[in-house]
Amino acid sequence: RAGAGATIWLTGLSGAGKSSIAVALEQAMVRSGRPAYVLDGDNLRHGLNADLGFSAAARAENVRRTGEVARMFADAGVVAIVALISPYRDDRDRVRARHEAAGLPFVEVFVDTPLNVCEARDPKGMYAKARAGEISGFTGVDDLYEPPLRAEVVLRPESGDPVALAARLLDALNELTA
Ligand code: GGZ
Repeated sequence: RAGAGATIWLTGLSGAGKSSIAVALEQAMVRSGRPAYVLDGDNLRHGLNADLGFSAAARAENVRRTGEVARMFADAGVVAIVALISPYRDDRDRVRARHEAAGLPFVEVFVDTPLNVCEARDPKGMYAKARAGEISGFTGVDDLYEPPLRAEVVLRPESGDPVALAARLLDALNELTA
C-alpha cells in the first residue's frame, strides 16, 4: 500500500470553522508534498449524499458513507480531510473502527467553537432560521451534538485564524502519523 495515507476527521457545530480549516490544511499539505483531499459535508450533500436529509439515520448514513470514501483515499496514500458536523459519537466511533481494522490512521479533530460564537457568526443565516422555526432539527439548537471524549486534537478557533490552526494541525499530524 502507498504510505502516508490517513483520515483527518473534523467534527463540530455548523459555523465552527471546519471547512475553512480543512481547506487551509489541504493547501498546507499539498504545498509540503503530501497529497490531500477535502471531503466537505456541505459539498458531498450536492452529489454523493444528495439523497440524505438530517434525521439521525440520514446523518449516520452520511457519516458512514463519507467515512468509507475517506478510508479508500487513505488506503490509496492520500490524506482525506473530512469536514462534517458528524454530531453522534457512535457514528464517528464506527468510522474510527473501520480505519483501525484496516491499519489506517484516523485522527479525530474537535473544532470546539462554542454555540454562541457559531451563532454570532451565522455565515449562512441558518441559526436565525432555526431559531425562527423555519428549520427544525438543527444541530445545537434543537438537535444533539455529542462532543468527542478522546479527540486526538482539539482546536479552539478563537485562538487563531484557519491558516494558523491548520499549521498547528499539520504539526500535530506529523507527530501522530510519524
Ligand atoms: C445541521 C444543517 C441542517 C440541520 C442544513 N442540522 O454550516 P452549513 O449549513 O453550510 O453546513 C451545515 C450542513 C451540515 O451538513 P453535514 O453533512 O456536515 O451534517 S451531518 O454531519 O450532521 O450529517 C448546515 C446545513 O448542512 N444544514 N440543515 N438540520 N446542519
